[in-house]
Amino acid sequence: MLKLYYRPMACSLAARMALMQGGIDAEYLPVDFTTQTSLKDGLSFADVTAKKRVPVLILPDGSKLTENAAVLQYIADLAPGSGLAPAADDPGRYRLQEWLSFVGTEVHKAFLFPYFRPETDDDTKAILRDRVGETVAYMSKQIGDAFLLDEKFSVADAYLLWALLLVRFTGIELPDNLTDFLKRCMAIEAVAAAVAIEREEMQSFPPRT
Ligand SMILES: N[C@@H](CCC(=O)N[C@@H](CS)C(=O)NCC(=O)O)C(=O)O
Repeated sequence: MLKLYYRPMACSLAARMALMQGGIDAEYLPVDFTTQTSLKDGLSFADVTAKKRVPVLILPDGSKLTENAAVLQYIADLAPGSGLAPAADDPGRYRLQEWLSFVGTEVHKAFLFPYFRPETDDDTKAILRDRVGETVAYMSKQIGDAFLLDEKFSVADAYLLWALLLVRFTGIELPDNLTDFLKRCMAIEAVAAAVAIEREEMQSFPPRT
């Protein structure tokens, strides 16, 4: 069985959404970033991954896959026909990678990652908020009436949904069509269930210090 190292409501939530939407069984292992410990198997997080970042997906042969873009596409390919990703030889696959890369670099790493670091002060947060405005405006122009690629929820939508759920906690008001996109994603049963599991777990999870 696959194993996913994650932290509740961190970017690894996109992998959980994909696993659940694809109907793929996995064991979920929470990581406490403060103590740098994997809570279920007691491993030091540095021993799980030298990158010390979630998601980490343990594949059936015991090897480790990291990086959201790779992990999400791996999961999607386990569920062909689910709509989680266009097939590898479909030109739409490049569109998927384009979005995964955009969300990963422009929203996640350029904005959310520094914003939620405990050492980031309020002045820096204000600068980050200012800077991400154009990115939010760009996404708002791109979003249509369905999902990023077509009528089906893909792993790019999963990554963007996670990002938007967190953006809402930064004081940025989302344009209406991004809020509608968020609602469309949350109307998918497996996606809503994945988010609900991690929201619930967050209530009693050790805070990040
Ligand atoms: N390049 C990695 C970055 C993943 C990443 O930044 N994960 C965050 C959670 S959203 C993390 O593990 N943070 C650990 C920490 O803040 O100590 C990817 O795209 O998967």
